[in-house]
Amino acid sequence: MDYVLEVERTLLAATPKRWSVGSAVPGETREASFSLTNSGPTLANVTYLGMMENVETEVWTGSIGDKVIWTVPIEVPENVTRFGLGLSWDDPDSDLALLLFNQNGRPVDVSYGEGEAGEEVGASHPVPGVWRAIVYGYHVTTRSRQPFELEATFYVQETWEWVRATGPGRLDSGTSGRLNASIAVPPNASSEGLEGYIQVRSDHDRFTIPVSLTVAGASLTGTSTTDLIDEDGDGLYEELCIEVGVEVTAPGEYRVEGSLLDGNRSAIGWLGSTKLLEEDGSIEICVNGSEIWKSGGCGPLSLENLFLYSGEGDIIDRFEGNITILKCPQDFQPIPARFTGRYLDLTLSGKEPGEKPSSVIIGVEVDVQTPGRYEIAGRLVDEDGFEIDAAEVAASLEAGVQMVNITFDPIRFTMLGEPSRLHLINLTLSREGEVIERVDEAISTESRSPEEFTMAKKIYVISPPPST
Ligand SMILES: [Ca+2]
Repeated sequence: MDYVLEVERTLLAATPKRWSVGSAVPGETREASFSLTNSGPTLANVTYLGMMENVETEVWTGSIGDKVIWTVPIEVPENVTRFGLGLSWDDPDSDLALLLFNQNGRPVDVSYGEGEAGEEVGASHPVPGVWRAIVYGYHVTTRSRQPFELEATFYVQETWEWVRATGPGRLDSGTSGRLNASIAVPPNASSEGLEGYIQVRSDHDRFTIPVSLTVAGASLTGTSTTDLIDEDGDGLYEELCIEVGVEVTAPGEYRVEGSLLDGNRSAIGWLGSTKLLEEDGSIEICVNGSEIWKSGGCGPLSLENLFLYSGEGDIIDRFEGNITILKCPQDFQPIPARFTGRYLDLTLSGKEPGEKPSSVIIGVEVDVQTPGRYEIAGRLVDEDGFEIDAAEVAASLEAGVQMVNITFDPIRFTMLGEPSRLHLINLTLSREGEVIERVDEAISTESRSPEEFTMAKKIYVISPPPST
């Protein structure tokens, strides 16, 4: 027989069906026991082995002419469970065929489809040795030669040295036996998720029990410290930081994530932070105080669903408890001012019928918590994204909701000579040079015509907020 199709025997059943080890730390040993029930013929000379499958690939590139053959020898290694060979090329009008020959030179698989730029062949449990692939230029049209890529994928079985499994050497028909297995994670193992299996082999049959394991090089200690930061000493917190204790057995990059909830159990935010930990330590996750002020309803705050992730993104630990912060959202620093989301095109407001405006005026509504000097800046673009003008307004604003007008020069719009809607974009609200809010697209005006504007010399006014 040149190759064997793997047949999963359903007559032998394991209970439980799989071993989900969960997370284990380096140096730890876990054990499990399985009941094996043989409903089929007697199995003799039964052995038990931990196995893993590694994927190995090899790539060739070439080009081929019409009705021409290209061939390559392929070294098939030992212990391959599956061998796949994929051919791809870029021109869907070309049609190539792919043939696979075994170590005895016999054809094993062939693939020739129409209307797709790819072929696939393969074999299960291929006999090791030199196999051969042939690419045939069945129909090469648009060019004299069609370039292609050929990729071989080998699923190679290897012994999983961490796993020990023992069980009865003979399983008579209609009987049950017990399989005992242990998995010993080496002390120097790194954090990762692993998949393998225990293989039960008899003279003629193979049966597998899947094994999954996450090597957890760290765990949450369950301890944390909360830090409330009031930078300007006004009694309101700009930042909340929580340091979460992490016990480290394997150095590496780790991430802590959790959700911050308010007293009504509505989410303020999902927080996370990543840190490289060489030894036991902590990971600090911080949240901006104004975010809590803006999103939270009432106290107390609570950090829940704390998860620890490995650098590969596997969940390796979960903290069952909650971290309660006995503060209300109102204890945090309010956002000094924000856009309400209301914008008005005031270009024609206050104009007599027939009177032509000399500028585009957009009113931007701002809700101010902290009175003071603010800057509002934005760009006016046409439908093609062409910038008509950029403008900035600096104004001293009182507490409360108010409209601030931004004035744009329409001269570039009138020079373009094409009617267009005008869009206020990249709108920012700044205080002391620091942007506190940003809106990508604020308002789009009705379609404006360049003739609507006066070409007379304009007087620029930086408008103060209207007293309302
Ligand atoms: Ca403060």
